[in-house]
Amino acid sequence: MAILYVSYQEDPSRWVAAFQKAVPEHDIRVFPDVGDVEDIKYAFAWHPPHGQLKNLPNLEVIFSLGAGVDTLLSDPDLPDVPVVRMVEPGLTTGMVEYVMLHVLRHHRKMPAYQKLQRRKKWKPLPQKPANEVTVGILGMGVLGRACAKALLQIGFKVCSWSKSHKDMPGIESLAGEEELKRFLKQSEILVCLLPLTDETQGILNADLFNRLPKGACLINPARGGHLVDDDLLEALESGQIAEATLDVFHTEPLPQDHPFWDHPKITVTPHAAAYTQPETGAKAVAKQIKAYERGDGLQHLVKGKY
Ligand code: OXD
Repeated sequence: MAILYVSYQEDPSRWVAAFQKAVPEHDIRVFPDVGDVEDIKYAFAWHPPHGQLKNLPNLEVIFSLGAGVDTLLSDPDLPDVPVVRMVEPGLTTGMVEYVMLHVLRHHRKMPAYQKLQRRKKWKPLPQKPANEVTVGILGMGVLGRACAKALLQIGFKVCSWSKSHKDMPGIESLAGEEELKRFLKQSEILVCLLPLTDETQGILNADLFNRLPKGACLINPARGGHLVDDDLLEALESGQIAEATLDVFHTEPLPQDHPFWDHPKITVTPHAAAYTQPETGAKAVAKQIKAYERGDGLQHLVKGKY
């Protein structure tokens, strides 16, 4: 049986080599060179063209190449098989690095110092220690938990909001609509790591911004669909939000005429917060395939009952 790699965004050669090493018993095919469609038992996909996976009659599991699965689940013809999100150490480390970098950048006032430098101004700014600053993390999946742990280690106060309460030492875990208000009230730096679902679409909106402490910062490496762009622009204008770092957008690449590009209070990165690493990513998928074939089930499932 074979694994089909479907992604137009990366050079497949490192992935093919990594899979050949991790699961030598499976043939690796690269879309669109599928060969005999009957051979494909697993798909490993990132932004697959809608309607393509349904042409694989023996497909049993779809593995997402990325942490998010929204681009898979939005396929109206997605085959009714389990879908597994990517969890692997390379991706997690990348997200921790990104979140730490931007939390610290906002906390240590780097955008303000960069402006001062351009004006050749020597002006030390007031600075609170990390243990007087609360970072709020929306979404406590694998990535949220790893970021929370790293932020705690360097001394920030961390609170989290997720679907259900999480038991993590040192973190105030809040859940549900009522507790969202309490969570927002204390989040001076807000990091969104939620999955994009019908419930979380547009969650980063004016109402939410108005519940944050005045002058809060926003970091969104989750999905563009979480954010109401115009509401952010207004919140930046009023000072309710001081600065934002955005890695993801409604349309990617971000259109040339989008106001985020040259907004003085917005940092734009090109959906580059964290990458799945071929070696560790293929190993993670191989481990899942082996467990599945032994009958031990799949982890990190988003859809399906296996
Ligand atoms: C994602 C990823 O899901 O980069 O966006 O993994």
